[in-house]
Amino acid sequence: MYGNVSVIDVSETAQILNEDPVRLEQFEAKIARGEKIEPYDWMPKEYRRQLIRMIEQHAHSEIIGALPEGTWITRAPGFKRKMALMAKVQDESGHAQLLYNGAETLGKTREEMINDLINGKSKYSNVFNYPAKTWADTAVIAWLVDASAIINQVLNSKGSYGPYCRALERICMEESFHLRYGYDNVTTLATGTPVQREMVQDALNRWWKPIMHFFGPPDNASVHSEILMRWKVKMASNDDMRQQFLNQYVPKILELGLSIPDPNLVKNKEIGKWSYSDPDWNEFFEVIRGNGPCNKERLAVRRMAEENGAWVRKALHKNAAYTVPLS
Ligand code: BYC
Repeated sequence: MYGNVSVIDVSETAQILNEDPVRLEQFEAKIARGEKIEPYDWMPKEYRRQLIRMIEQHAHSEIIGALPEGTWITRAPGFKRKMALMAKVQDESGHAQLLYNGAETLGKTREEMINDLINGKSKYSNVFNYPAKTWADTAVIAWLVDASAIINQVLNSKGSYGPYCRALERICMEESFHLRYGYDNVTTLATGTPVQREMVQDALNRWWKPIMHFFGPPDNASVHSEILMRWKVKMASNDDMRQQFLNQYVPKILELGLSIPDPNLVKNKEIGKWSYSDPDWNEFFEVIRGNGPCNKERLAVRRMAEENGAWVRKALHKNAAYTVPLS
């Protein structure tokens, strides 16, 4: 189903999407052969719209995502951890840069994207609307949020849109460092004093639900998955990515002596799937609608950054007008 419309074969899809069936068939055949779609290639309007939505949301998530951890730079325990956190936050901003460039290749300008973010029109990842209350929160974010992001990004880097895939490949390399950094911080706390152990357990208890939400609503409530998977923008469903996360990280969390705040989390060995408590999908939808604990604060910071940086952009544009072409 796509929305409430079933997209079964090419001619039916072409009719629904108001596209030329021959071009659509060629486009889909190219994707089926594993070739990349590049910005100058023909693509259905819906493919372009969906990619802009997803890449833009991803880019916003990177700059907003830098904020919860960023608030801990001045309070990081020790010089080395401060340096590492600064580098991580800087990397996240660089990821946003790569992704905004990717979305721009599809025809939406950076200015339009930033305006849609600060006016609350565009979404960004649910997780970043929760506060990082203690240093242990930054450790859990860097380990488990980055781990979740890597699962999503490694899969989607094998997708169909060239510029997005190439950006994801580069991002994943840097995220692997973040993951190691986060794991090191969690391990230090989990093997430290009783107070440190309690602090990291408390952070995990608070972040578990947002992390379960991170992969998106359950498959039967996902609006965009079918068309995105058909066009290989999304390479796994939301539930499959969540299962992959549980498979890889539940054993590692338990190995550290930490507990997971879900009494119903259990793996059915026969089918190889985890079952878990309903992670309160109402809360997820409220958060992505703008009503999470930190949504207003996060957008206010971005708005302030936009206003404070206006003079720089103005100066750059003014100088660009004086630039003489080289040939
Ligand atoms: N948060 O049909 P569905 C990072 C929305 S940053 C908010 O399943 P789709 C990091 C969805 O947009 C990496 N909204 O959607 C940075 C749709 O609403 P609209 C972040 C969500 O697109 C700094 C509706 O729910 N990664 O790692 O098929 C520091 C229906 O959902 C979320 C990305 O952004 C969510 N979690 O699948 C540390 C990955 N989930 O647009 C770390 C890129 C769903 O119809 N995005 N919604 O109004 C994706 O891969 C896909 O968009 C998703 C959702 C898998 C998230």
